[in-house]
Amino acid sequence: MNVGGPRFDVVTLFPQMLRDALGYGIPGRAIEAKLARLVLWNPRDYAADPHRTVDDRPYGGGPGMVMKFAPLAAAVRAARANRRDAAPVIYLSPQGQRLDATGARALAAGPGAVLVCGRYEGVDERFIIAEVDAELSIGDYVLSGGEPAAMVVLDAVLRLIPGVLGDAQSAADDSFEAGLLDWPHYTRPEKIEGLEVPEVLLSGNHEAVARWRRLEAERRTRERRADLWDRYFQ
Ligand code: 9D3
Repeated sequence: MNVGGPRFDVVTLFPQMLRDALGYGIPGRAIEAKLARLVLWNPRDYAADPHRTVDDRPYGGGPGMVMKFAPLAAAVRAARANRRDAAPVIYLSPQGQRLDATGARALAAGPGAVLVCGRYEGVDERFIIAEVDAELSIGDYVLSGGEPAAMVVLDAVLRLIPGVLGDAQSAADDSFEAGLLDWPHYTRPEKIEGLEVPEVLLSGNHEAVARWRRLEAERRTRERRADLWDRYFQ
Protein backbone atom coordinates (compact mmCIF):
# COMPACT_ATOMS: atom_id res chain seq x y z
CA MET A 1 0.00 0.00 0.00
CA ASN A 2 1.12 3.54 -0.81
CA VAL A 3 4.02 2.26 -2.97
CA GLY A 4 5.56 5.12 -4.92
CA GLY A 5 4.72 7.53 -2.11
CA PRO A 6 1.73 9.85 -1.83
CA ARG A 7 -0.11 11.17 -4.89
CA PHE A 8 -1.18 14.79 -5.04
CA ASP A 9 -3.76 15.94 -7.56
CA VAL A 10 -3.94 19.71 -7.89
CA VAL A 11 -7.00 21.38 -9.38
CA THR A 12 -5.94 24.77 -10.71
CA LEU A 13 -6.62 27.28 -13.49
CA PHE A 14 -2.82 27.71 -13.73
CA PRO A 15 -1.31 24.19 -13.79
CA GLN A 16 1.95 25.49 -15.28
CA MET A 17 2.59 27.53 -12.10
CA LEU A 18 2.67 24.28 -10.08
CA ARG A 19 4.67 22.33 -12.68
CA ASP A 20 7.27 25.11 -12.83
CA ALA A 21 7.58 25.75 -9.08
CA LEU A 22 7.79 22.07 -8.14
CA GLY A 23 10.32 21.26 -10.87
CA TYR A 24 13.22 22.59 -8.80
CA GLY A 25 15.27 21.46 -5.83
CA ILE A 26 14.01 18.92 -3.33
CA PRO A 27 10.36 18.75 -4.53
CA GLY A 28 11.63 18.36 -8.11
CA ARG A 29 13.84 15.46 -7.07
CA ALA A 30 11.04 13.81 -5.06
CA ILE A 31 8.76 13.78 -8.12
CA GLU A 32 11.57 12.85 -10.54
CA ALA A 33 12.52 9.90 -8.30
CA LYS A 34 8.84 8.83 -8.17
CA LEU A 35 8.78 9.15 -4.38
CA ALA A 36 5.63 11.24 -4.92
CA ARG A 37 3.26 11.93 -7.82
CA LEU A 38 1.87 15.25 -9.01
CA VAL A 39 -1.17 15.25 -11.33
CA LEU A 40 -2.67 18.54 -12.51
CA TRP A 41 -6.31 19.20 -13.46
CA ASN A 42 -7.62 22.40 -15.04
CA PRO A 43 -11.29 23.28 -14.35
CA ARG A 44 -11.30 25.14 -17.69
CA ASP A 45 -10.98 21.76 -19.42
CA TYR A 46 -14.29 20.78 -17.74
CA ALA A 47 -16.26 23.92 -18.65
CA ALA A 48 -19.09 22.91 -20.96
CA ASP A 49 -19.79 26.18 -22.79
CA PRO A 50 -18.00 27.41 -25.96
CA HIS A 51 -16.23 30.17 -23.98
CA ARG A 52 -15.07 27.63 -21.34
CA THR A 53 -16.34 29.91 -18.58
CA VAL A 54 -15.04 29.15 -15.07
CA ASP A 55 -16.19 32.26 -13.15
CA ASP A 56 -19.30 34.40 -12.75
CA ARG A 57 -20.60 37.44 -10.84
CA PRO A 58 -21.45 37.02 -7.15
CA TYR A 59 -25.11 36.79 -6.10
CA GLY A 60 -25.81 39.79 -3.88
CA GLY A 61 -23.47 41.97 -5.90
CA GLY A 62 -20.09 43.40 -5.07
CA PRO A 63 -16.71 43.42 -6.71
CA GLY A 64 -14.83 40.46 -8.16
CA MET A 65 -15.87 37.11 -9.52
CA VAL A 66 -16.64 33.69 -8.03
CA MET A 67 -15.49 30.31 -9.38
CA LYS A 68 -18.49 28.42 -10.77
CA PHE A 69 -19.55 25.10 -9.21
CA ALA A 70 -19.78 22.94 -12.35
CA PRO A 71 -16.27 23.13 -13.87
CA LEU A 72 -14.62 22.89 -10.43
CA ALA A 73 -16.73 19.92 -9.31
CA ALA A 74 -16.19 18.15 -12.64
CA ALA A 75 -12.40 18.59 -12.36
CA VAL A 76 -12.35 17.31 -8.76
CA ARG A 77 -14.57 14.35 -9.66
CA ALA A 78 -12.26 13.50 -12.59
CA ALA A 79 -9.24 13.60 -10.25
CA ARG A 80 -10.99 11.41 -7.67
CA ALA A 81 -12.16 8.93 -10.30
CA ASN A 82 -8.56 8.71 -11.55
CA ARG A 83 -7.33 7.55 -8.11
CA ARG A 84 -7.63 4.06 -6.69
CA ASP A 85 -8.00 5.36 -3.10
CA ALA A 86 -10.28 7.86 -1.34
CA ALA A 87 -7.81 10.63 -0.58
CA PRO A 88 -9.23 13.78 1.02
CA VAL A 89 -10.21 16.81 -1.07
CA ILE A 90 -8.49 19.82 0.50
CA TYR A 91 -9.46 23.37 -0.52
CA LEU A 92 -6.66 25.92 -0.02
CA SER A 93 -8.40 28.86 1.59
CA PRO A 94 -7.79 31.68 4.06
CA GLN A 95 -10.71 30.24 6.08
CA GLY A 96 -8.90 26.92 6.55
CA GLN A 97 -6.97 25.43 9.44
CA ARG A 98 -3.39 26.73 9.44
CA LEU A 99 -0.69 24.43 8.04
CA ASP A 100 2.00 23.47 10.55
CA ALA A 101 4.72 20.79 10.88
CA THR A 102 2.20 18.30 12.30
CA GLY A 103 -0.16 18.80 9.35
CA ALA A 104 2.68 18.51 6.85
CA ARG A 105 3.86 15.27 8.51
CA ALA A 106 0.32 13.82 8.34
CA LEU A 107 0.05 14.62 4.62
CA ALA A 108 3.48 13.10 3.90
CA ALA A 109 2.56 9.87 5.74
CA GLY A 110 -0.84 9.43 4.07
CA PRO A 111 -2.03 8.56 0.55
CA GLY A 112 -1.87 12.19 -0.61
CA ALA A 113 -4.77 14.51 -1.42
CA VAL A 114 -6.70 16.37 -4.07
CA LEU A 115 -5.67 20.01 -3.53
CA VAL A 116 -8.04 22.65 -4.91
CA CYS A 117 -6.76 26.14 -5.71
CA GLY A 118 -9.21 29.03 -5.83
CA ARG A 119 -8.87 32.25 -7.83
CA TYR A 120 -10.87 35.48 -7.85
CA GLU A 121 -12.91 36.05 -4.65
CA GLY A 122 -13.26 32.32 -4.00
CA VAL A 123 -15.48 29.40 -5.00
CA ASP A 124 -19.24 28.86 -4.89
CA GLU A 125 -19.95 27.72 -1.29
CA ARG A 126 -21.91 24.72 -2.60
CA PHE A 127 -18.68 23.34 -4.09
CA ILE A 128 -17.18 23.27 -0.57
CA ILE A 129 -20.29 21.59 0.84
CA ALA A 130 -20.44 18.98 -1.92
CA GLU A 131 -16.77 18.14 -2.53
CA VAL A 132 -14.41 19.46 0.14
CA ASP A 133 -13.27 17.44 3.17
CA ALA A 134 -11.02 20.10 4.73
CA GLU A 135 -9.85 23.68 4.20
CA LEU A 136 -6.21 24.59 4.65
CA SER A 137 -4.57 28.03 5.02
CA ILE A 138 -0.84 28.77 5.01
CA GLY A 139 -1.05 31.87 7.21
CA ASP A 140 -2.83 35.10 8.00
CA TYR A 141 -2.00 37.21 4.94
CA VAL A 142 -3.78 37.66 1.62
CA LEU A 143 -2.57 35.78 -1.45
CA SER A 144 -3.93 36.34 -4.94
CA GLY A 145 -4.96 32.70 -5.26
CA GLY A 146 -4.54 29.17 -3.96
CA GLU A 147 -1.60 28.27 -6.24
CA PRO A 148 1.20 29.79 -4.14
CA ALA A 149 -0.37 28.10 -1.09
CA ALA A 150 -0.41 24.71 -2.87
CA MET A 151 3.27 25.21 -3.75
CA VAL A 152 4.08 25.90 -0.09
CA VAL A 153 2.07 22.90 1.14
CA LEU A 154 3.69 20.55 -1.37
CA ASP A 155 7.20 21.91 -0.76
CA ALA A 156 6.76 21.35 2.99
CA VAL A 157 5.22 17.88 2.52
CA LEU A 158 7.38 16.33 -0.22
CA ARG A 159 10.59 16.85 1.74
CA LEU A 160 9.13 14.77 4.60
CA ILE A 161 8.60 11.67 2.43
CA PRO A 162 11.06 8.91 3.39
CA GLY A 163 13.97 8.79 0.92
CA VAL A 164 13.56 12.36 -0.37
CA LEU A 165 16.20 13.89 1.89
CA GLY A 166 19.59 12.23 2.20
CA ASP A 167 20.79 11.04 5.60
CA ALA A 168 23.09 14.08 5.71
CA GLN A 169 20.10 16.47 5.78
CA SER A 170 17.53 14.29 7.51
CA ALA A 171 14.21 16.07 8.07
CA ALA A 172 14.31 15.11 11.76
CA ASP A 173 17.23 17.54 12.21
CA ASP A 174 15.23 20.49 10.90
CA SER A 175 14.49 23.34 13.28
CA PHE A 176 10.70 23.08 13.34
CA GLU A 177 10.84 19.29 13.58
CA ALA A 178 13.04 19.65 16.67
CA GLY A 179 10.79 22.54 17.81
CA LEU A 180 13.62 25.09 17.63
CA LEU A 181 14.83 27.75 15.22
CA ASP A 182 18.07 27.11 13.37
CA TRP A 183 21.54 28.01 14.66
CA PRO A 184 23.79 30.50 12.78
CA HIS A 185 25.81 29.21 9.81
CA TYR A 186 29.22 30.31 8.54
CA THR A 187 31.43 29.44 5.58
CA ARG A 188 34.75 30.69 4.17
CA PRO A 189 36.44 33.10 4.47
CA GLU A 190 37.19 33.31 8.21
CA LYS A 191 36.98 37.12 8.27
CA ILE A 192 34.47 39.29 6.36
CA GLU A 193 34.52 43.08 6.84
CA GLY A 194 35.89 42.63 10.35
CA LEU A 195 33.34 39.91 11.26
CA GLU A 196 34.94 36.64 12.40
CA VAL A 197 33.66 33.08 12.63
CA PRO A 198 32.90 31.98 16.24
CA GLU A 199 36.08 30.26 17.48
CA VAL A 200 34.33 27.04 18.56
CA LEU A 201 33.42 26.32 14.91
CA LEU A 202 37.15 26.32 14.02
CA SER A 203 38.16 24.21 17.04
CA GLY A 204 37.58 20.79 15.51
CA ASN A 205 35.86 19.82 18.79
CA HIS A 206 32.65 18.24 17.48
CA GLU A 207 31.08 17.93 20.94
CA ALA A 208 31.71 21.60 21.66
CA VAL A 209 30.31 22.55 18.23
CA ALA A 210 27.13 20.52 18.86
CA ARG A 211 26.71 22.13 22.32
CA TRP A 212 27.18 25.64 20.87
CA ARG A 213 24.70 25.05 18.08
CA ARG A 214 22.06 23.71 20.47
CA LEU A 215 22.55 26.69 22.81
CA GLU A 216 22.36 29.20 19.93
CA ALA A 217 19.19 27.53 18.58
CA GLU A 218 17.62 27.69 22.05
CA ARG A 219 18.67 31.31 22.63
CA ARG A 220 17.30 32.44 19.26
CA THR A 221 14.03 30.56 19.79
CA ARG A 222 13.61 32.09 23.27
CA GLU A 223 14.40 35.62 22.00
CA ARG A 224 12.55 35.57 18.67
CA ARG A 225 9.73 33.06 19.05
CA ALA A 226 8.39 32.87 22.59
CA ASP A 227 5.42 30.89 21.20
CA LEU A 228 7.69 28.10 19.90
CA TRP A 229 9.81 28.21 23.05
CA ASP A 230 6.77 27.66 25.29
CA ARG A 231 5.69 24.65 23.23
CA TYR A 232 9.27 23.30 23.30
CA PHE A 233 8.97 23.12 27.10
CA GLN A 234 5.38 21.87 27.31
C1 9D3 B 1 -9.03 40.70 -1.12
C2 9D3 B 1 -9.86 39.46 -1.20
N1 9D3 B 1 -10.43 39.13 0.09
C3 9D3 B 1 -11.65 39.91 0.28
C4 9D3 B 1 -12.01 40.03 1.72
C5 9D3 B 1 -10.77 37.71 0.20
C6 9D3 B 1 -9.81 36.78 -0.42
C7 9D3 B 1 -10.16 36.05 -1.54
C8 9D3 B 1 -9.24 35.18 -2.11
C9 9D3 B 1 -8.56 36.61 0.13
C10 9D3 B 1 -7.63 35.74 -0.46
C11 9D3 B 1 -7.99 35.02 -1.58
C12 9D3 B 1 -7.03 34.09 -2.21
N2 9D3 B 1 -6.30 33.31 -1.21
C13 9D3 B 1 -6.17 31.98 -1.29
O1 9D3 B 1 -6.67 31.38 -2.22
C14 9D3 B 1 -5.48 31.29 -0.22
C15 9D3 B 1 -4.77 31.78 0.91
C16 9D3 B 1 -4.49 33.10 1.38
O2 9D3 B 1 -4.86 34.13 0.80
N3 9D3 B 1 -3.78 33.23 2.55
C17 9D3 B 1 -3.34 32.16 3.25
N4 9D3 B 1 -3.56 30.92 2.86
C18 9D3 B 1 -4.27 30.75 1.70
S1 9D3 B 1 -4.68 29.27 1.06
C19 9D3 B 1 -5.48 29.92 -0.23
